[in-house]
Amino acid sequence: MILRIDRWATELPPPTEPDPEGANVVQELMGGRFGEMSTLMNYTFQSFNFRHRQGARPFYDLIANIAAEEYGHIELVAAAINSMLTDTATGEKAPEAALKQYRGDNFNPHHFVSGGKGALPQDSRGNPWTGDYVFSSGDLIEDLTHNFFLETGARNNKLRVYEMVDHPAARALTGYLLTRGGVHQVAYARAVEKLTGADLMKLFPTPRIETAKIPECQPHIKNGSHTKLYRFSPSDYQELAAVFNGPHPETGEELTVEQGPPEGSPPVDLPPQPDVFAPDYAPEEIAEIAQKLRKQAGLPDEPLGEVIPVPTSTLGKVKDKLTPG
Ligand code: MN3
Repeated sequence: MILRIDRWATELPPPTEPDPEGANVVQELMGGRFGEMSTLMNYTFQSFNFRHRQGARPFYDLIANIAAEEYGHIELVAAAINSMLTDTATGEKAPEAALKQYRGDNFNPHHFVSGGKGALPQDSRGNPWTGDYVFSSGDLIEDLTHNFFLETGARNNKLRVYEMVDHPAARALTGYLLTRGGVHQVAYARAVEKLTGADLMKLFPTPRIETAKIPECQPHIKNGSHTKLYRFSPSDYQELAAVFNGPHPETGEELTVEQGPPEGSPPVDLPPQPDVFAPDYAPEEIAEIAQKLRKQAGLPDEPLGEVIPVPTSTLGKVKDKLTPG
């Protein structure tokens, strides 16, 4: 089973200018072969299929626990894509040509026509993520070696997306995921080492660029995220620490297991996009219904969720001034 926490794994900047072409590139980190859906589903299936758990507990705990963190990573990629698809100045133009600007070779029509300016389980070419990307052989050494390779490919793709897309949400996303993917890379390398005696620490960093060279990784390195494995369970997966230990191969700092998920951040409350009817052509009508239901249920007048609000009207006005007429 899995518990859910309504927070993002890290802070992302509020939406600025939309960048649907960049969002299309970032889709690779969601539904590409080396994307977060792949890491999530590889570790999830390997943990489901794990035999002789009590006999191999530290390795089972490692895979099952990292799977849980990956859920937060697909959520964060989606958040970045949604943010990049958000136009803070829209609202008045539907149903007339409000979406016409999003036609062209570099856009994915699914982001607008079927996705309502939302992230999709697809790669950067619009191909759907597939279960063929899941490798769960039952052989522990084979699976762990594969996972090291998967994290290496994931890190490689993140670096290239970093280079291709300079939108602030994409940069914050890749900075965080590079740091965390680096930790998972070390975790699987350590696991292979402990089982076989092979010295995989000599492979770091791979690709051959240190995490510390990426400016957006710096805040995460400063708070120690690059050496920590978060234990994503109130009481389970305690045996992680038997595998995830020793010096970090790039910095020499001690690897540690931290109880509980990262502190993360409340999600940014991305504003309605009436041109795609998200969540409705007239979002204020849904808000009115929600308010009535809240009252009937005896809930407080103010919504209970914690979000970072985005003042849409203000942003819209600023943009209107910049583009008169
Ligand atoms: Mn990940």
